[in-house]
Amino acid sequence: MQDTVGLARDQRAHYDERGFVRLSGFADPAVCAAMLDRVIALARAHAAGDRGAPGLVLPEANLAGRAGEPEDLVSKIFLLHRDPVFAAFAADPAVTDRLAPIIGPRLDCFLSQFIFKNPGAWGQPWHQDAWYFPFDPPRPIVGVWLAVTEATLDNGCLHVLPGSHREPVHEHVPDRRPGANYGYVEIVDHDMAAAEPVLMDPGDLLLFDSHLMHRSTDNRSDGIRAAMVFHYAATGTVDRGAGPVNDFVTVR
Ligand SMILES: O=C(O)CCC(=O)C(=O)O
Repeated sequence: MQDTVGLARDQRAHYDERGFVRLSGFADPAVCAAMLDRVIALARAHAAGDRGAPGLVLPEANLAGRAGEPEDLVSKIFLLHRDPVFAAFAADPAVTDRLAPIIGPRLDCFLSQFIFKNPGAWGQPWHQDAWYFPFDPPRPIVGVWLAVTEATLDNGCLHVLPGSHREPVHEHVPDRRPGANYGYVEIVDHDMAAAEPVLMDPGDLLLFDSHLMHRSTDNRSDGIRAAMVFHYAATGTVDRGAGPVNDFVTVR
């Protein structure tokens, strides 16, 4: 991991002006490999009926009924940030010290999800994460998206709309595709023509504001596009919706 405290001046300016910043080569490939190994073990444990296994597993709707190992059919595993592999990353000062100048000195990680994005999996349509977070105070909230594998145009990388973090939270309607994944919603009242893809290598990290409009596309490749995503808010933030996948853990 990089060892600089806080974001460099140009990184912070990019974040403030465009709503996101990519930190190349942030995590060691061994960290990504350990995360992937752990979620495969958890997917198999849940499939075997181990109700004590950490995490909340969501199936990939676009792969329903297909043959494969349990992990081949999973969309996401939530609630991972108390599990040691993920807890270590979530509370690593290399992460939290970069967030503190944006959010404040005391931080909670309240959401974690491993996104498998197996071949054939749906992308997640245009949305703002803040729509999912009825919090007081409502912001700042920062998403931290770690590329566990490479993210390409073919395998379903993120796309962002630079500057859209200045927008209020727009109306979101249910994902209009028949059989869409649970919880997927989309913005249909905004022009996304200025969007940019975010191509990433394993170990790259994207920090993004909860109002930033973003999406990911379907995985049309033969390989997995995996990512581990954490969200952070100031300690003391109240979750007025008490979302079932939110779990506030103080990390700084
Ligand atoms: O990684 C993806 O496919 C979508 C992730 C996303 O939209 C999010 O974390 O808010």
